[in-house]
Amino acid sequence: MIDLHFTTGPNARKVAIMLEEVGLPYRVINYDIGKGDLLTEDFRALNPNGRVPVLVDDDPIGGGDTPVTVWESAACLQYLADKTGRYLSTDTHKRYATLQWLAWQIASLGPYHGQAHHFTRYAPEPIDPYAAQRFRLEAERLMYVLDRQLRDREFIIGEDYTIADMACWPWINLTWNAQFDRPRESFINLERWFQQIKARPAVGRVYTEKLDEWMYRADHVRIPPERWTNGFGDNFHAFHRKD
Ligand SMILES: N[C@@H](CCC(=O)N[C@@H](CS)C(=O)NCC(=O)O)C(=O)O
Repeated sequence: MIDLHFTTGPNARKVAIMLEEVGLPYRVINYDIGKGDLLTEDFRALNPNGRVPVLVDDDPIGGGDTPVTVWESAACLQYLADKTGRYLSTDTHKRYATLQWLAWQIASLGPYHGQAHHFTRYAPEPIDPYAAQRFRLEAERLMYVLDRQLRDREFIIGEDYTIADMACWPWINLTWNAQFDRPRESFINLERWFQQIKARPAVGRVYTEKLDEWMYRADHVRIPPERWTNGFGDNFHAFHRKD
């Protein structure tokens, strides 16, 4: 059995999508970030970076009795691809095309969209207009990069659906309507790809209608102080500073 340490954000959903696609049995352990669920020594022992997802597999690749723990969503995706032999080709060209777009998602798409999302949805007033614009424009630029890549490809690397698609899709899903001046129609190829993946049964099982409604909201959210402190504020930083 695989344990998936999870929260409703895009990073843990990538791994849930892969688990659904390959049909491996798994158990979801849900954390409420605002309640401070991640700010515990038990969780820090699982992931020194204190974030989800984390995957624990008691039937590790290569065998043995010691469960393997993997954190960082890209590493989790690659682990599951290695375990199942699916969605990451052994062909050199396809493999490294997949891994480079996976790295691009982790290094660029996720962080910039995350910050753009933070400034649009959560940042307390007064919001620094330069910072908000900087993150929004870079997030938008990355959408154009992906749109151009999909111009003559069905999926990100070509005809194969891979863990790179699974990594990017939840971020596009989160930010489609949220913080861009450009209308969705500006990204025709991205929209076609987005709808195609959205229609996959595995993705449908990870995203319920109720969560989609929440995801597509574009308005500013005032996070109550007792949740802010655990997610972004004093409790969060105090926990990560202490030994
Ligand atoms: N690069 C990491 C990012 C993980 C991440 O930021 N996860 C968010 C949820 S989507 C989280 O755990 N936030 C909790 C926190 O920052 O305390 C990955 O891809 O796994």
